[in-house]
Amino acid sequence: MFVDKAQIFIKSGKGGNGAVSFRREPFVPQGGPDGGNGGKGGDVILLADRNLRTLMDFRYKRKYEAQPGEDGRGRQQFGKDGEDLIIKVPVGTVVKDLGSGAYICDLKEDGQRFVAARGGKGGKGNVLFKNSVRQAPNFAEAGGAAREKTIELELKLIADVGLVGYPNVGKSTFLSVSTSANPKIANYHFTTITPNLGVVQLYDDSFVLADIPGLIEGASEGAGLGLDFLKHIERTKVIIHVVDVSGSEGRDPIEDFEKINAELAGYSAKLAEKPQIVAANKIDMASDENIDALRSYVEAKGLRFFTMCAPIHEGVDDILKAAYEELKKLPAEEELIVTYEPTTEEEDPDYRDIKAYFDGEKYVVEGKQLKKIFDSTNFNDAGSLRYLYNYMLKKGAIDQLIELGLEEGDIISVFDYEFEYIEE
Ligand SMILES: Nc1nc2c(ncn2[C@@H]2O[C@H](COP(=O)(O)OP(=O)(O)OP(=O)(O)O)[C@@H](O)[C@H]2O)c(=O)[nH]1
Ligand SMILES: [Mg+2]
Repeated sequence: MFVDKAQIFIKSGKGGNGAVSFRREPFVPQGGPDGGNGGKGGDVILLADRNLRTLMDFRYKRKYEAQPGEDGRGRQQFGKDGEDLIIKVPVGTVVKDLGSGAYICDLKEDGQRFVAARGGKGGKGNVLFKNSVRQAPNFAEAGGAAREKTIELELKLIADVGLVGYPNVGKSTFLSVSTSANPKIANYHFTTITPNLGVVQLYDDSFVLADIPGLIEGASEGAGLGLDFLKHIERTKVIIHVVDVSGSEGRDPIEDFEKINAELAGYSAKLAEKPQIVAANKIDMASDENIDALRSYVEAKGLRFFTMCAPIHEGVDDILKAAYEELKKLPAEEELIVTYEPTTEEEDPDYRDIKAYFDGEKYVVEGKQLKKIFDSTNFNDAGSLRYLYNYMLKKGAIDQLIELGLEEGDIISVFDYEFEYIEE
């Protein structure tokens, strides 16, 4: 399993403010209220898309913001809703909220959506605050706050097929001609030191191909970074064993083949039993005798044998098809299960709790629901402020402060707002 990770910052759109406005009609000094509602802020939505395979794009762009809602206007005109921001991620992306550390979503299916940050509600215009006693409300509701968080996207890639073989036999070349991956290719050993992944598109389907660093004799006892590399191979389902059939480095191809298999078996029986396809590479430099000898040897073991010249793509497609066939023969794998409990703020057990205390200097009131109301308060507006104050009164916070010694003229602090207490 190869893990691809990215951290991004997301922010939904703030809701538009409701408007305070009154009708103006000829010969009517003060018409009725006609301030429209603000628009809803845009959501930030994650969308699973099977055309994406990695989280690479998130290395270049890390900040994502949806549009705010428009403010309402007079004549009961509503503000436009902010546009949602849709972020496409590969199928299989697991989402973690870095604030709480909890997994919040597992995007398993193509087309699955997840609202990662909901846009703020549009504020109500003053027309909605009119009632039998309040004919001319001179206040409106502010739009709901934007929500922001940093999330971690994590994609666990299961490499279906692994390229295995001695160093310098052409594994990276094979990956580069069969996928869009761009591994380093050079004529020396251990050019590849960490696995590279690519996606093979075949028959309207796809599988992940891993180019695993070359193995050497003694790898299963830890020679080189052999154990690490073998561990990667163990996670693949099908092996393409690449052999330099030209013997260009002075080794015998049949011996190469045997030695690599001995290392696989030396590491684990499970590895030795994986379906294996043999790809004899560098046929442009190989003698027919060498090719035929390896072919007979491999086929006598009941394995499928192919020849190729990777740089010019010769023989590559047949090998990919054979690997695909082997994959399809395997039983379906178990699913990765992520359990998570979505918690909305209303389900939060202490959402409605309010806390009132004296911090040695001033009186403080705090609470989660209070914060929500606070965020939608229009501080330039007496009516809106009154609503906030009445909420604290109703919740008993003001009485608690009085018990603690609150007196006329003392400062009450609510989040980043301070006001003077006036006895009624
Ligand atoms: N003549 C010839 N050269 C090839 C062929 N395939 C690969 N090569 C060359 O062999 C060298 C090694 O190729 P790589 O693809 O880097 O080999 P690798 O197996 O990934 O090597 P490591 O990462 O070191 O394990 C490069 O110079 C390639 O151009 C082939 O079919 N014919
Ligand atoms: Mg390589």
